[in-house]
Amino acid sequence: MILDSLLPAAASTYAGDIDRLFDVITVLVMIPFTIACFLFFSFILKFKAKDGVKALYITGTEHRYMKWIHRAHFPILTFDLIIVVMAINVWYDVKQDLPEMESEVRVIAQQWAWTFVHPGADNTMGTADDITKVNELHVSTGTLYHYKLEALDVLHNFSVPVFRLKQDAIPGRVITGWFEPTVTGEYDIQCAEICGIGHGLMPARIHISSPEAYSAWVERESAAALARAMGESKSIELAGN
Ligand SMILES: [Cu+2]
Repeated sequence: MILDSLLPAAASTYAGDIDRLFDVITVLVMIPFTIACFLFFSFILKFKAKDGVKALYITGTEHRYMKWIHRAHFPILTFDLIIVVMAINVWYDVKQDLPEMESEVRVIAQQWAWTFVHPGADNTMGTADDITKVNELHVSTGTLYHYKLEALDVLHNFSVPVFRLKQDAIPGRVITGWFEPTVTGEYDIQCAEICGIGHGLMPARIHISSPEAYSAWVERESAAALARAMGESKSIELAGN
């Protein structure tokens, strides 16, 4: 990939498709840009002021001049068409087509923190063993996740650069999307929407583990969540008596 050195690691199944799109756009923009620069500077040198030669005033509206503008349009429009078709394909895969999920996470954005809810050992959301973490998202490689994204106050944007994933979070809506991590490691999650004065203080981390390490983490955290839930219901009972 041309832009590899400029981009962070690619850690989702669709990151490669988006990087390929970046490459295609870079190449298709570079070609006309290079030709235009070359012509611009060579014409400046070729037609510079010469002693005894009177400058011609050309309006550029005559057909024999205009045709050079039209000729340049065709390759540019073809390049645009290639970019649009490729982009729609990738967009459909990443945003429109929701593959069957194997697990899910809830992502809740607010000024200025992220809350992540993971299903516990039962892999079912909304039960007592759910694991809630602030500014820490834990996932496993090789698992297809659906995320349910919410915003509690203003617009935020859930951005995971290593996944090449960016999705607005809109108050009052629950937005579903998907990702499948491919590489283990700990990476940044950012809010990519100016969401108030603490926007820059809204970083979180994604922890991508192997399936074994992830199961061990879920087991441990899930047991702790259950114990906490039981403790809370006990104290409510006691308070009621
Ligand atoms: Cu934000």
